[in-house]
Amino acid sequence: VDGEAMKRAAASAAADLVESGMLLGLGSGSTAAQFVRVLGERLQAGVLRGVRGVPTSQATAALAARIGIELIDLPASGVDLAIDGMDEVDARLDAVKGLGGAATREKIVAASASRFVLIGDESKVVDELARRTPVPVEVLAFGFERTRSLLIAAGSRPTLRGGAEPFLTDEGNPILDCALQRGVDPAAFAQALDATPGVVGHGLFLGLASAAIIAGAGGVRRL
Ligand code: A5P
Repeated sequence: VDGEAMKRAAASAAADLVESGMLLGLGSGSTAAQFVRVLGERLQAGVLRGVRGVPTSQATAALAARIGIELIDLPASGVDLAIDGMDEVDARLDAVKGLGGAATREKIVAASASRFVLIGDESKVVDELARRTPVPVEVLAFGFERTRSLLIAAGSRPTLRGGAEPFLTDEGNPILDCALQRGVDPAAFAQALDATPGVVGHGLFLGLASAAIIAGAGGVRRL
C-alpha cells in the first residue's frame, strides 16, 4: 500500500462522517487534499448534496473550487465538522500541525467545529508529541527579534522557515519552527506561546480533536 493510497483510505473513512447539508472545515496538506477529492466525487455522484466548505488555505480553496465544492467564509456559528491532516498525533489526540504553513487558519476553523477529526497514516502517530517535529509558530514581522528571544526563553530552538528567503503564510507572516529543548512539556510551551504577544498562531493542537482516523497497511483504525 503506497502513501497516497493510505491517505485516500483515511480520507474516505472521514467522508463517511459527512451528511448532506453540512458545513465542513476543509484542512490543508496532501491528506486533506485527498479528502476534498473524495468529497467532490461523492457530490458529483449525488451521494451527498448541499455540502459547503470553509477552506483553511489558498491552496485548499483553489483545489475545492476546481472540484466544484461551494465555499463560504467562516460564519459566527462555526462549522459542523472539520477534517484535517496532521504532522503528529498522540494517543490523547493532541497534534502538531503546520508543516504546510496553514496552522493559524486551520486552528480557527478546527476550534469552531462541532467535531474536529484528524486524518493521516501510521507514520503520523507518535508516543511523545513534538520530539520529532518542531512546533511551527507564525509570528508578526514586527518585533521579530524580541518574539524570537521569548520563544528561546520558553524552551525552544527557533529556526526561521525558508532562511534567507523566508517562507510567508497566506497571512503574509514568517514562521519560526521551534524545536523543543529536552524536558520541555508541549502543553507548557503552548501556554507560553498563547501568552506571547508577537505570536499569531501555532501548530500545537491540544484538546481540539475528537477522533483521529489512521490508515496503515492493515487497514483503517480510529484513535
Ligand atoms: C498544514 O499546515 C498542516 O497542518 C498539515 O495538516 C500537515 O502538514 C499535514 O500535511 P500532509 O497531509 O501533507 O502530511
